[in-house]
Amino acid sequence: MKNLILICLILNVCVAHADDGYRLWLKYDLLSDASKRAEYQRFSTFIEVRTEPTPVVQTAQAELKRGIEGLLGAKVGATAKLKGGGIILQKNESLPEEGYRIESKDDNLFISGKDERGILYGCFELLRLMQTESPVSGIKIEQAPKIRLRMLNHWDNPLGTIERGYAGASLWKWYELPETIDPRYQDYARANASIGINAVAINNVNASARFLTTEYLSKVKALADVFRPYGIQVFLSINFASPKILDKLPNSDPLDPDVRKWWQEKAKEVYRYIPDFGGFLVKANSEGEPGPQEHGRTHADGANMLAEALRPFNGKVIWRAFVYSPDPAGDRFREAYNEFKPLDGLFDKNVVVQVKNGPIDFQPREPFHPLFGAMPKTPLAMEFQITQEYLGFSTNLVYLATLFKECLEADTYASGKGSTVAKVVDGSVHQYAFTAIAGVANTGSDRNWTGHLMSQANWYAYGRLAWDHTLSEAQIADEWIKMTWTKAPAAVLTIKNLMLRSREIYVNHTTPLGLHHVMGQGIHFGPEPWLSRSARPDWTSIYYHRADSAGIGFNRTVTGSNALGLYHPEVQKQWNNPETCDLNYLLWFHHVGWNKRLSTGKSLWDEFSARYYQGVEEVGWMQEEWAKVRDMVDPEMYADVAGRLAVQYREALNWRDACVLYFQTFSKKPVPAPFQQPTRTLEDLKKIVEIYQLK
Ligand code: BDP
Repeated sequence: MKNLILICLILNVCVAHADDGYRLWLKYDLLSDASKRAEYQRFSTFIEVRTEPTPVVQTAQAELKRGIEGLLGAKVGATAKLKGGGIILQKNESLPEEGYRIESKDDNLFISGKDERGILYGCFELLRLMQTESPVSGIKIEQAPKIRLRMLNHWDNPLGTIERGYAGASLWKWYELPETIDPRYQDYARANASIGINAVAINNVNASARFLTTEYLSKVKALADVFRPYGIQVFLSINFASPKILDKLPNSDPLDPDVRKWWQEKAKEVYRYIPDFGGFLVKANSEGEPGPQEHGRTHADGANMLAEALRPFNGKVIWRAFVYSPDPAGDRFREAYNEFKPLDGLFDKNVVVQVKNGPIDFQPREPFHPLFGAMPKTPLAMEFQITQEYLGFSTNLVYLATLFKECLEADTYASGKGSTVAKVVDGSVHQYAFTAIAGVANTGSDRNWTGHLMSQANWYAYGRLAWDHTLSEAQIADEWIKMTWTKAPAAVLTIKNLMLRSREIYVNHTTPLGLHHVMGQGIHFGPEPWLSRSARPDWTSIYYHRADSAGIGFNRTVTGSNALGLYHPEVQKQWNNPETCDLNYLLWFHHVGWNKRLSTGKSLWDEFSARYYQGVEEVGWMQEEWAKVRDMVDPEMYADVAGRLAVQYREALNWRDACVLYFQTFSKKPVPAPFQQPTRTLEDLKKIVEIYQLK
């Protein structure tokens, strides 16, 4: 036995030194702490299944065996030859849906699930406890998800590209499917199941009608068959004009009986391929996508037509609220609210309206979307973006749990104090009959799945928060680091600290004090605050920052667009006075004079420009901190992150110089001491951005 452990330890060291990140947080390498191994060994001699061995239960059992054998370096038996010392998987109907209990009793460890998914999640929880070397003796814990549908939304296209994907090509190899099943599909499903994700929409919301053809449905079915044993349901994004595109119907009017019939037949066909199909995700009348409004109908008419087609199969319609009609005189902030609020109560029971976390578009910092708390009769799903479209692609280190939590914990005051966005989404504020949350995936064909190794944490954290939004960003980081990088306490602390500060650092070097939407038109990782012409005014930067010789920022108070008036009066109170408004949201709601003295004691210009300089220095700080863990983590993984931090430093300098130089043309003020005026000129920066955008 000792020899076996020794061999494993040696192997483990070898493996660890050739890590490319493929195994994510599910490494299952031998635990180096012998006392912990001994503690876990006491209940790990066998796994017995005392319930129907459905495919999901078999997945749970196989995963547990694989994990324990890796972590403890000892074989796990299949049945109970002995009375104690094993793990029993069983059902317990009294638990909440998808919930589980892990309890040590009579010398055995019982993992009880309300249903098969509950058992699966319980097994992953036990593995997580072991991976993080947490105490398990005498354990009794019970968990259940707070939100029913915990989804990933993939923005993957039929030809293998990914809209806003920065980690390679699509994972789905459409041209090989359905005959060839890449083993990676299963690894992907495992990772999702381990964090409680139970649904995926596999294609882009800017949807090709192709996904509803017989050819593609057979491919989608092949993926659904791989995901099913992991408790994962498949959804499809649909193109609203499909009846017209695919079958030449004269129109796609949701009130036209032929169109309705078409969708009903299509739904039947989809369910013939995938009997547990989840439903349709819809982007309609948004950014040029077709929708019911072209036929003089509302979003509710469109959604309800699809709901009718899916109802016989218990399918759901997830209708996105990301809409903003091009009104040059309006404020994009208000558009979704204006269109959806009047429709509250008009959607069918199996419709969920999916709302982005903020009112504009996944910016580094946004106030929460004013629709949360304003639709008591319509289940609202949260949509977060895990892929870092506006947060540095896959070259910048930004731990997003901080951003997710900030939004989830914001108070809508919808039914009194404490009506947080999280409680709206989990149904407790308005008693929604169904609840859902979605994250736009950051996965791709890169070996390490997410491009930046630290972005794996964002996939992980999204799943953990979708399961339980009360978990703290620090706790999630802690467990992820221990499973992914190291358990050495000093290194865990260093990495965690860096992660927890990373989002604020990114905000500082890109869009401080509530500045937003000043990124390049084509290069969302870089600055283009001077962008003044585009196909639509609300795609420019000047629309948002409104800088002039007097000051900067978008007046959304009652003297401006009054978008602030869409919030509950208590929320308005927090933001409507520029004297007391949280500096993080200042330029979201106010046009502020360059000389205005802020609560920090500095003038707006001095604070604003200093934050860019601080942001750059802080990226330097992240590089130094990272260097400290060099000898404590895998060298290949270390080097990859170090390289990307160096890129981030260069990009942060570009942001700083572009924004400081450009806004200086309005403020006409010097860079405050001790910082130095950039050595480059605004023309230099414009050139860099131009070159970035060359085709
Ligand atoms: C924007 C993205 C665009 C998406 C859109 C959406 O730039 O690619 O299609 O969001 O969410 O942020 O529909």
